[in-house]
Amino acid sequence: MGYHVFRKGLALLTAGLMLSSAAVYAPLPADAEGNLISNGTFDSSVSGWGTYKESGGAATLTADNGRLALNVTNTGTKNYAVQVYYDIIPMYQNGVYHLSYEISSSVDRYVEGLIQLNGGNYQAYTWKGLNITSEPLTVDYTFTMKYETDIMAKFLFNCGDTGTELPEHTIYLDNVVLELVDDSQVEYDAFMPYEPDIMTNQVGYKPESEKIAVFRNVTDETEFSVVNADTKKTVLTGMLYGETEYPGADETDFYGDFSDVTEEGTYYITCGGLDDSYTFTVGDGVYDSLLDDSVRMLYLQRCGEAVEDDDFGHAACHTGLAKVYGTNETIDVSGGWHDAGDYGRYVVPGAKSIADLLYAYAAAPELYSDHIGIPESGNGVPDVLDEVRYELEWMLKMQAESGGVYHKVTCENFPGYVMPQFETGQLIATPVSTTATADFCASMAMGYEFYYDIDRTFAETCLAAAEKAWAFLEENPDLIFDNPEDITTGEYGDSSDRDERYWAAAQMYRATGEEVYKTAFDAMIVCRGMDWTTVGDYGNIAILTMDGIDKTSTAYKKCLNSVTSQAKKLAGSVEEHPYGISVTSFNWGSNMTIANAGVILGLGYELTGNSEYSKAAESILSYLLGRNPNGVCYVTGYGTVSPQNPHHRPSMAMKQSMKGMLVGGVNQNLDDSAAKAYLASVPAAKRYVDHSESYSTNEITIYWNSPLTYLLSLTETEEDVWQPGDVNADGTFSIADAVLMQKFLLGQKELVNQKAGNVCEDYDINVLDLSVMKEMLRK
Ligand code: G3I
Ligand code: 9MR
Ligand code: ZN
Repeated sequence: MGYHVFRKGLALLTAGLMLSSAAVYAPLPADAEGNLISNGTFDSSVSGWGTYKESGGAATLTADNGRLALNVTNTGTKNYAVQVYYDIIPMYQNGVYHLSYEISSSVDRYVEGLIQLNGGNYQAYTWKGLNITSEPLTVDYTFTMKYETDIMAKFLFNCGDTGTELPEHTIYLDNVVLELVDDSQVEYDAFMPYEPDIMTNQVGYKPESEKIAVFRNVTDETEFSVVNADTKKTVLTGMLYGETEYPGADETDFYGDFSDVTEEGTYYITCGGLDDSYTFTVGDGVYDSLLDDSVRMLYLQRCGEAVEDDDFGHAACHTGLAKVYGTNETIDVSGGWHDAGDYGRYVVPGAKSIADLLYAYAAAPELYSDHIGIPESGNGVPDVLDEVRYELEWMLKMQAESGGVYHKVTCENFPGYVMPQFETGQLIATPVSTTATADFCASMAMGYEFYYDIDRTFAETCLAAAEKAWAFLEENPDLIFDNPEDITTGEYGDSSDRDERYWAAAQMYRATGEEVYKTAFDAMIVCRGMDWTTVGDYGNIAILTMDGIDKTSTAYKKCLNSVTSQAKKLAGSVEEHPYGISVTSFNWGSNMTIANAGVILGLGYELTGNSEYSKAAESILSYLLGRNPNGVCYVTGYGTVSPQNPHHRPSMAMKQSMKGMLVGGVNQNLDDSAAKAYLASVPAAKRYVDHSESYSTNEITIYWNSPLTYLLSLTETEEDVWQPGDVNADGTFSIADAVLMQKFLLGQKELVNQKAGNVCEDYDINVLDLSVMKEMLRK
């Protein structure tokens, strides 16, 4: 956030007048009013209702003359072998509910109508055993919810086995009404997550970093203090400034700049009647263990070998052969990392992780130790490289004879919430795609480069595989992946493989220096992106950070322009945003999008020396680590409040949150049932719930973690990598820089890289610098 730059002075002047219009944000429970069943009359459909069948049960569901009709052809062997249900009902403890419906059946039979916990011990909150006939029975009663609040309860009828054999028959349901009629005894607050008034990065700040806290629920406060948590002494007092409406979070925000707190220590912020902030640390090594854990998490995601860890250790998993989809061929594709909260292994997202981690390492090798606690620790190779190699070794197995690369290996469906060794279904390698093949090609080219001095044989293997993949790409213009009908695991689909090919060409050129790749790359129009669908920026990074690259070449210039123009735009968005990030709409995995922007800004800083970019990158890091509308540090095990219930099978199975994982974060689209239940009435920028069923906000992935690692690397590098005098930040010092300098001094233009303009290295930029620059040009 750059508010302080122009608003600080103003704030000091107006501080006394700042009677706030801050909206005190108190979320209301989702959908607690009116009929909780959105479709209870079945006028035209049974939408919202579904069936569950097991143990031989068989039934179909339709709307029949304005009634729900469940045609039961087999009652199965259990009372719940056939169910008709309505999901996600908010049931508040001590709430009084009124339930009514009409039910009948074409044959006389017994059914059970209940509302229950959907999982665990399936506790019934209300239950009625009913003998029904062809004459509609009206059920109408009031009950009190005695159990703990459950806003994802399930209303259902058990229509399975009754102990007597029944012929095929139809059960009819109509006029279903469920209302919360008395909520006077409901303590809504009791289950609402606490929302802090003062948000900071909960992990901490480096001494020299800009430090800005966000304040909300401000009434008449004007001043804040930073207090040393150990001595309880106030170390800084400052004024709130920058009152900003943030409709996205339905709140009014103020800011406090405490950048002047540079002494190592643990602090918190106080501000009048607001709740104190959580504590945070200022110090040089604040992110050290976070960086290590962000990498070690990948070790814990390893597949195909026994993992050793006190909490998450497990026997080797997924060691069986995989069937090549649609054939009888079986192949060994063991190894690699589990993608996410599920145990699939997918090439496309794996490649993103590899790129992030290797470039993270290249940006600041000194940060990566050989003792983060993986089996290879102490082998003389930085652990991050050992870890990435584990994924590369797996990827090598994913290459088919043709040179093309299988898109993914998973079972047909996602597994239950078990540790990985208990997912034992048939593994399936799904068809080759050109997105996977190009991503593979780029990854292997990186493998060649990064392991060349460590293990020549492995490096050569990587290059050979990359070349084979390239040859395949040349012959196969477009094989885009869609999930086959019978496979429901992650798709990682794409509409175009253009950016993947762009990245592959750049990386192949960088690895080999060969003209063919350069020619191919030069012919491609510039691409962007670093999520899994778009990877163009990895191509740009490959060129921009390539040893000995000709900075006057067209290739270099197109990449430079792409990255710096993105950085410029992103820095502007960060500056504008109430919480200092670049996104305004939040989709699945928004924390990755946010972290990726931080990476581009970090790179932008390295390329141009524009400190607005590095500040913006750090601002983004602060958002991820706690300075956000939810007041949550989105990395498990860090900060004061972090996700306790990630959608992550090992964490769910072991009933504890694995450390060092970045969750997906806010997703305004309500893409899962928990999000629908908990977040429907929550403003867009706060739609995150720490619930293990919320895979669209609270899952983790290897490729959400890796940009965090990369961002940490970039915010830790302090060396100036630009050239003195290169004020237009095009990578070289030339006459064009002197011209820009002249215009700057005349007040006509801005310098892109301020620091590079101070060639005299004195207190400011003036004519003296210009004359030195002219001298430099003469030499
Ligand atoms: O980009 C669009 C945006 O323009 C649009 O406004 C918005 C509205 O729906 O959607 C946005 O796209 C979303 C996309 O993620 C990017 O955020 C899609 O809706 C959303 O469905 C999609 O979600 C993906 C999800 O799989 C479902 O396909 C996630 O990106 C992706 O990370 C996730 O990946 C899963 C794997 O399949 C399986 N393993 C776990 C992993 C993480 O959840
Ligand atoms: O666990 C799955 C998670 O990894 C995926 O990201 C998500 C979306 O594809 O799906 C999760 O699996 C759920 C499935 O989509 C729907 N049924 C329940 C599954 C577990 O929550
Ligand atoms: Zn596994």
